[in-house]
Amino acid sequence: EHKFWATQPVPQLDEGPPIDDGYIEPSKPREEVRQESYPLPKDFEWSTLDIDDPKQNKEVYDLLSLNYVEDDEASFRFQYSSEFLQWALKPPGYHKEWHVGVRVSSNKKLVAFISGVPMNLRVRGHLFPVAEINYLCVHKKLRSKRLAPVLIKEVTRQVHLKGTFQAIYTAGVVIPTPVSVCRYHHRLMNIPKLVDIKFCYVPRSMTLARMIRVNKVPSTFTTRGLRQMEGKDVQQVADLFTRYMKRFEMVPVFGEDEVQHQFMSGIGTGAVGDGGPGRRVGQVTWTYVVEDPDTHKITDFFSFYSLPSTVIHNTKNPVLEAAYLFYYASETAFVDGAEESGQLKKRLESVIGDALVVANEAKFDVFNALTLMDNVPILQDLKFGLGDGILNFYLYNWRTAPLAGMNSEGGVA
Ligand code: YNC
Ligand code: MG
Repeated sequence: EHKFWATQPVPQLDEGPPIDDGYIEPSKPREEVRQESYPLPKDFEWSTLDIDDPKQNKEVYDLLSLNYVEDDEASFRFQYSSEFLQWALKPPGYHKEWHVGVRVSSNKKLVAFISGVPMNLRVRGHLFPVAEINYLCVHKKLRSKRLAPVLIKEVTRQVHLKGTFQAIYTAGVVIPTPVSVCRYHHRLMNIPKLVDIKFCYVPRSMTLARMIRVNKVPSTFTTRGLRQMEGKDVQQVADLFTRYMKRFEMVPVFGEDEVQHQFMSGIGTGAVGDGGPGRRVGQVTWTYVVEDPDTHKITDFFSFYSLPSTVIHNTKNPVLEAAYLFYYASETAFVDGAEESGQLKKRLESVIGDALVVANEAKFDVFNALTLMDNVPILQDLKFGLGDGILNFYLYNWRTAPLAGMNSEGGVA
């Protein structure tokens, strides 16, 4: 069935839940890790990509924008920007060797890519370093030739060479074996455009005018004290984030440098000029904090990122501007009984509702969120609708029972 995945240290589809959490195969000393790169079919060669070099960054951008993930109907394809790739591939402590490309030997054309970035992950009671693997892509003309397993083995080798033996990754496809499954939800904002590009339809029971009215996003904030995050907030945001994430079973653990990187990309980097209303040029992430007017303490924050998609068959509207909910936190979670009384839900609706205001002002067409963290209870009141996309979460070389409640029925992870 899964010729490649059957050989890998991942839980197989037929095995039951484990008794104990832990690795599947032990770590190795560096000298026992394979020292030579895996062989490629003839006419191809390995190439480490330097994402800081505008020419190489553009090569990855071009490969992904023409060959990366599409929806099931092949109507939309992710269009990660150069700035996004720069941000995503270069967190603190990144390794250039984990940015693995394959080129055609004769003309050096980039035809495949896979990447890893380091982070610390907590899964239930265990904290360990992982590689977050992403952007696995093989040119459309080279599909179904078993190139993907070679890319995966080579990035695994590079990760092992740096002393890391676990990984996390997500995919729309089901392979052995998801640790959690999430569903995409969409908050429609720019209705006329979304209808034009067939992202959604006007239901038979509705008119376009009524659909626009129903989905109108407020133009003012409901949360008092909301403002853009600044450099001076990093310490408090890091502390609030760390405490809030204890609510969940599988979370990244960020130091202050990582909080700065994840939430402040392009802020305070001198990036100025006009990226259109509510945007800096090339802006990737938006992060807002709530500062208590009396104590000046940061009580909440939210963050979202920009990930446009190419609209495959539409020349009038060739790009879908999508915002994706990223991390958030609220001090309300630590108020006794706040969850049971609905006070936390109410607070998150106010805070994430304001994220919609910011995204709408910045001219995003749609705001996407997954069924994870504390999202599920607030999605309906914020007028998100269930999409058809699914995202499976995977761990490499780590066993743990499936994470409860990250599906559409569940509450929190
Ligand atoms: C996938 N997405 O099952 P079996 S997500 C993992 N993730 O193996 P071939 C995948 N494995 O079943 P193609 C996969 N998609 O026989 C397919 N596979 O055991 C498996 N699409 O290889 C598949 N990007 O080369 C099968 O297939 C084997 O030519 C078949 O290439 C696949 O980034 C692909 O969706 C996805 O570019 C490259 O279709 C290609 O079809 C493509 O014959 C569009 O491969 C873009 C796309 C995937 C986005 C992502 C996460 C990737 C995670 C990879 C696994 C990492 C493991 C951890 C490594 C570090 C460990 C440490 C320590
Ligand atoms: Mg292939």
